Amino acid sequence: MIGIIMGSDSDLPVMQPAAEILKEFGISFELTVVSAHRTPLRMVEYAQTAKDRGLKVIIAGAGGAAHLPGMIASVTTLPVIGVPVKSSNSIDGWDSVLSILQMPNGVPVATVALNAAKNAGILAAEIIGTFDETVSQKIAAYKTNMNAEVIAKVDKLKNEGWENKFD
Ligand code: RP5
Repeated sequence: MIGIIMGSDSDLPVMQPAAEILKEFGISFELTVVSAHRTPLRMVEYAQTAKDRGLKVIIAGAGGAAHLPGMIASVTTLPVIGVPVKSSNSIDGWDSVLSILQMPNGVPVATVALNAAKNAGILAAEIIGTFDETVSQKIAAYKTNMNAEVIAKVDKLKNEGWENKFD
């Protein structure tokens, strides 16, 4: 249901959390390398065939001159979530962020924070959850669990005091 693509296999360590969270939610996905600059025709073909292959959302990660998410969005009607990657050719991450974020009117890319592939996975799952109640309930349980984890920390801090927090 979800296509996870990245500009290079060097992006994989950053992009893996997107796959892991989708697996946790039981959502099917494919994961591959598609480079806007090195395999432009493959990029166009991927975007042109994505909907017919059953994909509902595309998560695209890239670093530096990160044109992949925007160019995929320019071809497909599917929602595209962009993950800016702080890669070896990125100056400081801002280049990746701005390349993905600053799209022209008419061609949106939902851009998550730098290296935030997990959030891209959750956002993709939430889109699936709009028409799949099972997925929606799993996301609700995930949020309930997150809430409980923070409340447990609140209680621990209250009971043990701030001096002992890092013991
Ligand atoms: C980008 O260039 C890729 O998305 C990657 O983040 C970066 C570096 O790629 P490699 O030189 O490691 O293949 O297009």
